[in-house]
Amino acid sequence: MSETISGGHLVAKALKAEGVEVIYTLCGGHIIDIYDGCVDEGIEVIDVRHEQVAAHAADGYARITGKPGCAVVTAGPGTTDAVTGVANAFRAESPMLLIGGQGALSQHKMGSLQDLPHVDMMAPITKFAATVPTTERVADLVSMAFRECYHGAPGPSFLEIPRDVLDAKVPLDKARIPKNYRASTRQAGDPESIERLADMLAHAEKPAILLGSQVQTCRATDAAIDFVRGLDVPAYMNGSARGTLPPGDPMHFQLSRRYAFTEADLIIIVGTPFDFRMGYGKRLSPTAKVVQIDLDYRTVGKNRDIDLGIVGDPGLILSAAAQAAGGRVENGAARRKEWIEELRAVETQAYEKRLPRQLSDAQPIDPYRLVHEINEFLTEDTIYIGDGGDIVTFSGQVVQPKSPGHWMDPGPLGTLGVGMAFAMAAKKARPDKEVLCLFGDGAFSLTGWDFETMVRFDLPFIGVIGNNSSMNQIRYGQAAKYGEDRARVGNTLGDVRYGEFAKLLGGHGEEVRDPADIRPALERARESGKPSLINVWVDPDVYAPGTMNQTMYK
Ligand SMILES: Cc1ncc(C[n+]2csc(CCOP(=O)(O)OP(=O)(O)O)c2C)c(N)n1
Ligand SMILES: [Mg+2]
Repeated sequence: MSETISGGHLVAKALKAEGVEVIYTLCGGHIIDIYDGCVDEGIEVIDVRHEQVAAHAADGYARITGKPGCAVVTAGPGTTDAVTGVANAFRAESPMLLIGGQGALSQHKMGSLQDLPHVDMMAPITKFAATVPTTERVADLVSMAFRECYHGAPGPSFLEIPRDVLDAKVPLDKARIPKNYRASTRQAGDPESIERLADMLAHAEKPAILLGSQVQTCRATDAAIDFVRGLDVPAYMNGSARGTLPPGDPMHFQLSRRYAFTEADLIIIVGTPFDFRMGYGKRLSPTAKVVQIDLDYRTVGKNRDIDLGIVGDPGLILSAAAQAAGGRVENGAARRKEWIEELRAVETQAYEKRLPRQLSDAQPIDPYRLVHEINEFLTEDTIYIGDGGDIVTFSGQVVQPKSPGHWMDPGPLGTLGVGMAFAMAAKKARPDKEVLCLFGDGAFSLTGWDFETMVRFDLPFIGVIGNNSSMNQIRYGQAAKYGEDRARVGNTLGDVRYGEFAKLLGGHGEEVRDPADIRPALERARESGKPSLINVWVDPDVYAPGTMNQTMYK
């Protein structure tokens, strides 16, 4: 008799072929054969407390490793619980595969336990969503789903595997198990457009570049650094591209972005859309020449006209443009000294204006002081994660990661609850790194039980909660719109001592009310070698300027 193999074991073989080392999961009868396959293939199974966390962890794992992440969840509520994680990865352009269980094909539409139309539900938020029709094709479809993650800008795929398809055994020689099925999808960009960009650079006196998340997705740090340093182009960074240039680099700018984009004569937008974070492109000078470089042709020129669009890999395009401009007698760099000094002066002024707040001794603690202390505490090897509302908006202004790939935020879906999962993925993928996550108390509560998973899998990290006993970012908008006396509806949380919660679950925990205690508490968390929560009581009546300027309620 020929050797046979089950669907779950075929999944594991396909995951192994893709280089997946760990799956994030919450168990269910529909999917247990995948676990058994993972045991054979040496793939680690990390079981979490909520499927949202499993999906966010797969997203986070992809961001940190540059390989696709994988989450495995059961049919019905297991899959619906994971929807938020998939949706977040979709908006953040993060490659991951969610595998969901499904009732047996033999009971299709008969009302089996946990039966739902998963593929229909997932189709609008994935790049590929399908049902695996036969056991022989399990590994084939897994490889197909991974390949689809890399079409254009990356993103998530979804596969449901009916229970009888997963559990059945088929002759090994009848099952396709792809091993070499992927090609590089990097595109170099139209050479003519690259020449035009080089021309524009040569003529620009006041250029500025925004390095967006795709710079990190494409691991284009070196190309971006060569470009901005070689051509003297002031650089701003957003999302996961923060840290592409280290703080203190002559081309690293952060606080003068609005000024730069109003005064510049050439603005180069790399790997980030003209979405709400960019005022849909309206905040750029109407007289500046605007160049947009993106992996996705659909993003280029969306919401705002551009002077030049280049579709392709940001790293390849920036390298080619730097080379083309470098070959010219006059690349424009020498002319830009004054412009750089002008921006540096704006930057310094903004920093000095804010500094007293960052050093404030006020009690309750000024959130600026908390994020200042965190920024001072970060090392070159600390991965920083932000998960919250107002408190994370404060941190966006002050916290500067010291190395590329060391900043994680949900991305444009603005999903609260990513923090614990991202910490889990980051520490698993890079045990050599320190992981620090700043939570809002509201955000923490969504997925905080997975602190227990961090303890169970011995994944030490430094959790900091900016606790204002409120959903403050929303409260601000309510106060502005309905007045202070009606501002406390639906946004007030209890005064929870989250440090005690950490201890209850086997971690390290502390409460901090005096700003002078923040740094020593952070040090103790670092030294504890445990998952930790430092619960910092911040002033609930202080809001971030970013929150106050949001247009949602105006
Ligand atoms: C999953 C999810 N639910 C709701 C929201 C809307 N929301 C945005 S900010 C915010 C308040 C967050 O409170 P917290 O994490 O405590 O941060 P704070 O604003 O208080 O600093 C809420 C509820 C969201 N972005 N994501
Ligand atoms: Mg809060």
